[in-house]
Amino acid sequence: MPSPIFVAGHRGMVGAAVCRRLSLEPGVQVLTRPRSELDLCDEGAVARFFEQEKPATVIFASAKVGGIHANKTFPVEFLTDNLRQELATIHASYRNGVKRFLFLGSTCIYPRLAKQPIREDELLSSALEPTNEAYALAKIAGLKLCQYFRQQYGVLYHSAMPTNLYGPGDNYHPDHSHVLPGLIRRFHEAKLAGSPSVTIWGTGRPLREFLHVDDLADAIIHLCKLENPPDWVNVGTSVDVSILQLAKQVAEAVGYQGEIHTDPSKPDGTPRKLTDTSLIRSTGWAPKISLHEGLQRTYQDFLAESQAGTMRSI
Ligand code: GFB
Repeated sequence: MPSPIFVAGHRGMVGAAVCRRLSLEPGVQVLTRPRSELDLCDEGAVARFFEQEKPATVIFASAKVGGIHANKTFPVEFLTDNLRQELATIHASYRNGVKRFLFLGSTCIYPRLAKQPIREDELLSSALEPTNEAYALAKIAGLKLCQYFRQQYGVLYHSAMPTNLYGPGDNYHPDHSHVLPGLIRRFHEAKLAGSPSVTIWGTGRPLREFLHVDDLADAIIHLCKLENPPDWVNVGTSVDVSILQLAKQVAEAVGYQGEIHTDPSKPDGTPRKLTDTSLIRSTGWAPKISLHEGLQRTYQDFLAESQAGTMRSI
């Protein structure tokens, strides 16, 4: 991995995990910029940053992200913010001689009714899930742009598509977060308040696969070391649970003993998105953190972050 390595989005959950993982790599120089100093949507500022700093590798972990409610409510921002960041960063990378670029997306790029488990070649085979279509379109554009640069100009720009992520530094906003952090917070607060029941959104029947962000960071570094990585590759555990099962596991990790109710008036989103991870496994990578272990760790991280006043809720 040629250094310096620019980690875009280093204060987000994924970028921070990538920086922690890179600190274990000998001799690697990591470049970061907070948003207050470099707005990745600002094409001119991004171009100047690349001209001055000349990173050799870019790990693109910056994105406007959110759970099902945020995605559904703010499609304009999810499409435009993500497209602008991607276009500015990928173009500046090419113009400034970046030879390796790792773009991060999400498995919501695959069709709503993709064949399960989802292989990489399901991309663009049918319609997207409407609740996250805007985000998925932006991520498909980024993935394809990297593929086209590689094909047309011979640079090693490639992508990783992780399943639903969780871990330290997650966003715990009650409405805008993803399901796992959302439920950790709701069950924790219900435990403190002695509430007899907790209501989860939707029917509880959708199936989701969860990957601890430290496993993703490890996969990213692994992919960045491959001589001939796939254009895009799924990163996950290939194990899924229903949202109701997840809620029960979160309640157990948090120590909440009340009842769990569902609210079918809230959207379920895609019924299932289980990844086929045989491609990344064939390159010698596998996840290490089970959902059970990851939940215990993440609840401890949540408690530490709330105590330190660093818990994100945006
Ligand atoms: O994690 P989540 O927001 O996003 O929701 P997606 C997953 C499932 O959990 C849905 C249910 O069926 C929700 O209805 N759910 C139950 C809840 N209770 C809650 C809750 O308190 N909060 C939340 N957020 N959900 C996202 C996409 O889809 O996945 C993004 O919108 C991204 O674009 C991300 O790809 C990984 O898994 O449905």
